[in-house]
Amino acid sequence: MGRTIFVGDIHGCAAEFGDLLDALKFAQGVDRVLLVGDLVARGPDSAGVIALAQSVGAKAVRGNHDEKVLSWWRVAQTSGRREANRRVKLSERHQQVAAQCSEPQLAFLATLPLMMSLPEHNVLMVHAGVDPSIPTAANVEEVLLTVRSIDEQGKVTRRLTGLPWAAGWRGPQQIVFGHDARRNLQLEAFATGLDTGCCYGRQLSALVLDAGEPMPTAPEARRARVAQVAARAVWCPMGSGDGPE
Ligand SMILES: [Mn+2]
Repeated sequence: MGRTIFVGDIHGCAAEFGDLLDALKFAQGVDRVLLVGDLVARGPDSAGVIALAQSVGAKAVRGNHDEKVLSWWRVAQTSGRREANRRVKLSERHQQVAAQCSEPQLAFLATLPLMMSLPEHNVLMVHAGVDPSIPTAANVEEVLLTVRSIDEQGKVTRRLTGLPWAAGWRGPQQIVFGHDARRNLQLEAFATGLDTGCCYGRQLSALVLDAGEPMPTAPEARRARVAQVAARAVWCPMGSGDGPE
């Protein structure tokens, strides 16, 4: 068995995904690639990201942008694209993803689970995070896909105000997540956030573990296992939104 390579939010940045695998000297059939979700949208080449993910045998959890496109695709599957366009309003950038990706690529997105457990690394992988006050299995989809913070009332919220949810998570599993580009690389006691805003012109990040290596608990030991490549461009201005990121 080779290494396990966790990769942050790629968001259509296919070239940078390739750059990152090259920088790590990814070994096909040996190393394992795991994506924290939001493979698509914002960047230029969502179809290219899925193609590369499939060609390297990557596994991934579903992100909120992946889910947005899927909410349209599921209707299109049963009722046709015209009816899907009527019933599910996609922003322009999500329409682009739907138009750019092939049916098998969208079907691949539809297979992505909300959570992935990797007991050999003591890791739970999820796109956005969890509510630290309840068992991980009790979290609803909305929280897993969108949470960022815990507010003054102790409730989870997708907002940036308040405590990062990851700072409130006390394990025992180490959670690897993405979704929160504004907070950049997050190294909390029991959680590692890997969304470093590649689509906004920053970096694409990976955390690399050896086969069977438990996720280090010391934040500096995790930082030492992080590799980054620079974005090739500012693909999307930050905060130019189509709703919550
Ligand atoms: Mn996200």
